[in-house]
Amino acid sequence: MDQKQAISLPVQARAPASKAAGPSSKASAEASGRLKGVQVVKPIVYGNIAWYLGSKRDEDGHTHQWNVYLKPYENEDMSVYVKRVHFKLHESYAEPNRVCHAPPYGVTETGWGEFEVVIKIFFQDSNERPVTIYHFLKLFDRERDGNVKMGSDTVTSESYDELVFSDPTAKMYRLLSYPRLNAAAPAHQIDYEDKKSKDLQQILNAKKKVKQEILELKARLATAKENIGQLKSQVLL
Ligand code: SLL
Repeated sequence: MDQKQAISLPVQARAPASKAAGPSSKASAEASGRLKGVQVVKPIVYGNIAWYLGSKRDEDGHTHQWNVYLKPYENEDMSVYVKRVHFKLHESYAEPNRVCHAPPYGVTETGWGEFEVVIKIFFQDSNERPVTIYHFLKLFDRERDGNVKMGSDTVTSESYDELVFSDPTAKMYRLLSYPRLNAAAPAHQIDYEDKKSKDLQQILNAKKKVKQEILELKARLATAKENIGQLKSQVLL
């Protein structure tokens, strides 16, 4: 499975958008402990980077070192609202369950094979359901035909996604509303802003093409109808 530069969702570098609850929803919100109608979006990035060790290690057959990670898309301290992150590795690892209680959330390991890493995010408010994401750990670059490209280059596979909190609890909302850090935004393997505009352009081009094809088909249909009309009148003569 080649997930090179896999983007799981349309890229939308939205600021943590929040819709305020109207006055009428306030009473019910207080009753349930949740802010009805409020939605907060947290953009995230996850993936892995892998390095070839240069040769197959004699003692364990490992060929690569890799780091699998989860980080915020923007410059924020995720630990304000994230309690811990579980990374579940392939069961060939002696201890497949790794837990990170603080950023940077990630695991660095060595190995020989690719597999799916299960990343489970737990939130500071345990009323908020944990979110599970799946990342296919990529060690090898592949040729177009699917064959592994041999080389010592680093390989990366990264995805953008969004954590969407709907009707959060008051506590969670407070934690999600913390101001962003002044520090620079974290570095990403992909220029998502650039990707966003390129994807958008591609969509617009596709739309234009479809519109043109519809016009052409309509014209063909009109001609066909005309021909039918003419043939019919000839038959009737
Ligand atoms: C494969 N289906 O065959 C995959 C499994 C598992 C990778 C890959 C373990 C390292 C160790 C390791 O790299 N497992 O603990 O020795 O490609």
